[in-house]
Amino acid sequence: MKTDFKQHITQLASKQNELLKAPNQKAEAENGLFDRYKNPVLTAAHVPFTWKYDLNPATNPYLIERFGINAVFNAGAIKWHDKYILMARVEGTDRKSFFAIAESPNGIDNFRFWEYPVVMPEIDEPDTNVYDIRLVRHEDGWIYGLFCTERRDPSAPEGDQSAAIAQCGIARTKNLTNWERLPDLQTKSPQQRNVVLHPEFVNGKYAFYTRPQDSFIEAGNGGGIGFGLSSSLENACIEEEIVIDKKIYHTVYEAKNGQGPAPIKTSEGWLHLAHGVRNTAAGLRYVLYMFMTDLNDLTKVTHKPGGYFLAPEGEERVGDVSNVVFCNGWIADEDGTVYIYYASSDSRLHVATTTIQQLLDYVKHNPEDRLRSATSVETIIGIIDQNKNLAWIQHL
Ligand code: M1P
Repeated sequence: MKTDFKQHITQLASKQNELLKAPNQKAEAENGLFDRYKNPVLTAAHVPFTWKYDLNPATNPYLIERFGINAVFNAGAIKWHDKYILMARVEGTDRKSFFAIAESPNGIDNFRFWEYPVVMPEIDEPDTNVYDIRLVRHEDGWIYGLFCTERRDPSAPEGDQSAAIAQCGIARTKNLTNWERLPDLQTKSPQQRNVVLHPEFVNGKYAFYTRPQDSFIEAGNGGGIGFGLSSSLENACIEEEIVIDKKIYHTVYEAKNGQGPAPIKTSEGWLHLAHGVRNTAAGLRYVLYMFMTDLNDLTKVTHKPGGYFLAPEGEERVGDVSNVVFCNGWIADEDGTVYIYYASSDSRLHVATTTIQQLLDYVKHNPEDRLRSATSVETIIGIIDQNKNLAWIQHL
């Protein structure tokens, strides 16, 4: 073996080791609601070099990267054997996404991929692309992964090689390694993305958050976060979808929206994190927003602060699909800490930390969107007037 070949591999290994063991620190505190961190938790550079290189000098004398990784983003999340687990969307330079699991001892740094990417079984109609898994520990005892499965639209003319049909793939596991694939979810909607399983039974049935959609990119007449029930998961079928959180004119979710991870149960209601999309002259802008639903009636939104909870900022604004934040995984720890794993611009994955108490305060006390400029001014005047009653602020 040539010395420079060996040297190159040693350099690759030590550079990656540095990255993997680098401690992550909170960025400057900003909003009383969550803390961002300085470094992304997963990027393409975190992917093991053994996945990319043939390390044999006889068959790869120039040490060419044989399989390129373009990005790591949109991860499902779960706490598993005291480890913080991310099941990320890893995208090759060939544009195909697949799932891979990385774990960390503390949820904010030291994420390392497992030795192999996830082998997700296919069904009779193979997936062309799979992505955006939501992991849910269901009360039936299984861990489910619901994800988007995408295939070329069979009715598209030969000249159209981008028309696709997105549907919800379903798989389950007990150990995160061996996955059993179940048939795709059936609904009346021609397209489905952002489908999420609720962790508890509702009236003895499996409950789903859905996103009925007319076409691949545009929600069209569909859209909104839907809700539906199915008596089985082995042949999941939703007969009726009710939209519980719809698109609204001139809001951050006017073009489309979608449930993020499965909601977190609190003593006061179910906390939801979702993404909202609006169109701009520079293209679509994706932000995260929150709402809370009733503990006993999951279709009833009890609280919904106006505007966004988290929007792309600084370097987060730039990437393969710029001006996007997206979240399909969060972990609520026993001590009330919440780890929000959000991706930026379809390129990399970050963490933000907060607590259940902060999130409850936010959803209950931040003003709702009253949908007009004049009502926004009224809200601000209310805040100013309340502050005027505080004698001590006169000295600021
Ligand atoms: O490119 C932004 C996001 O677009 C899609 O989300 P939605 O279905 O809500 O439009 C998904 O492809 C998602 O993976 C991606 O991050």
